[in-house]
Amino acid sequence: MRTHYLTLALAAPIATLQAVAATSNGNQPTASTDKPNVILIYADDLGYGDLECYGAKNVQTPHINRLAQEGIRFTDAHAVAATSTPSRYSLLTGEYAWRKPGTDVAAGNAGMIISPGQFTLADMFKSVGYATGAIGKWHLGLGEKTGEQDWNAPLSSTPADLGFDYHYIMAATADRVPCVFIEDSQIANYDPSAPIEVSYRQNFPGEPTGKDNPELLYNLKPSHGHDMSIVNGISRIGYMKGGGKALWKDENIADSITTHAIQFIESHKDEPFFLYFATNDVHVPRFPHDRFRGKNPMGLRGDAIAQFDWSVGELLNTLDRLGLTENTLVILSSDNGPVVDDGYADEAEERLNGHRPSGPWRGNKYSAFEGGTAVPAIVRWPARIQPGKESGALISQIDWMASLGKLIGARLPKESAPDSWNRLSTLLGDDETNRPWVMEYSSNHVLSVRSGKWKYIDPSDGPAMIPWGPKIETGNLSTPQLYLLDENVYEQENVAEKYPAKVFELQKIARRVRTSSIYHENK
Ligand code: NG6
Ligand code: CA
Repeated sequence: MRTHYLTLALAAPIATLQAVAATSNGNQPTASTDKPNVILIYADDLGYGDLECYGAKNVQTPHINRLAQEGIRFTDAHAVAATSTPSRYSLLTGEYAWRKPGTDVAAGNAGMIISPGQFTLADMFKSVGYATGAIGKWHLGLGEKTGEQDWNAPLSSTPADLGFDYHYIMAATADRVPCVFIEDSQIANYDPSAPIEVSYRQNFPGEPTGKDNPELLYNLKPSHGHDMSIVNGISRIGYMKGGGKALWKDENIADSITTHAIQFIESHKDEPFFLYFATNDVHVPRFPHDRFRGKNPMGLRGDAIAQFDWSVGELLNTLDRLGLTENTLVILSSDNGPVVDDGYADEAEERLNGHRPSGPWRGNKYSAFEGGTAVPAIVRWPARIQPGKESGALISQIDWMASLGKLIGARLPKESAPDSWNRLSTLLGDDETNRPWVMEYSSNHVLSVRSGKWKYIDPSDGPAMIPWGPKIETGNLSTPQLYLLDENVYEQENVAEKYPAKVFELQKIARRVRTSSIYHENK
């Protein structure tokens, strides 16, 4: 770590000296800038335009505004994919999801998608002595084989096999069974009187479903799909039986994961820690706690944003209380772009009141258009980063593994994180250099390439609109699309015929990167 410290000191002597001075009177022996704590706050389906500090007017997000004021707010940041599982896979492994079969939106009984032999983001932190934790939404499968987990015994193949010392997670999403938390490879609050069975094929005899028993849906009804097992008066995707007192209550999910995150921070306050805090907000079913309700004109979707902001505030307050704020790097982002109606009758569409969840971008979650992957990204680290910055650099979450690896002086095994490049200086705001190109992966596997202000979308024969419910443009077109994004025009005029050389150049990148990683000297 010594060499790394020197590099950092040479790269930013003033900031480093300030950091040492700022922390030398504290009581934290670990408070030097070569081993900051790292908290990655990963929201679900939170759009570029959903936060006040990104222009939202209908909902207040004071805690996230604070985070942005004290750090850097990125305005051209991208998740790798337009849905959860492939984005999370890419973030946690540094490998593009399309290289690995089975990385589409995972069922709640999917086997673990990342193999225990892969070197993950958590392994990387662990390799240099960090305590590591994953709390919240997982959605990357558990157990060795799809559909064959015994949910009533310790599970094999869990985040514990991927470098996380501790986990408290939902297996998939809140709209997928099983509706229980898993802590250290076992169902939390396990209720032996109600053994759990899960199936994505057929219902269990005698169990009610949203389809057959709509009278039991006292909390939320589906708008499309989501009509299988009923838990807490809400029908889900998939069938489950049992659970008893281990079943979650949707209104308490934010409280529950936030409390566990605070406990994790408290128990590791004296050593460097890495916390992957993946919230359920603002994914469906949106059923936030009563105390967040009714304070914005957007109804449940707005309330879920407020609840997310509260969770962030609780973590920031914990850092303040423990004297850890100065030397904790907090990154806040989202796994994909926003969606309004995603399958429950929560009035999200009707009550937008002029709110634009994807901000200026075209398209939403699932899309090949920018709205599929353009996400908020805020980075705060008082010991090292000047407050109040804004960066327009084109960045991608694929690079966070190699960049953070550089920061903490970790050595990545040769074959690991093959697509992740070290772009630490941009992430810390030392420069505003665009990644030469950023890949985007839509829900129907279309690849797009951003390069500077250019956006290229591979041709695809898929439908122009999402076929199953939400009113979302997919971005599909049977011919190549090329857009020039400028201040006011986002993917409106397809200029592919006007600039064939540009189409060719970006198409070539898409073809190459689809089949193999491109080595980058910065790695
Ligand atoms: C879709 C679900 C949607 C959401 C999504 C995954 C239906 C009709 N729609 O299949 O509600 O769960 O999958 O979202 O079932 S993600 O953010 O986890 O990728
Ligand atoms: Ca998502």
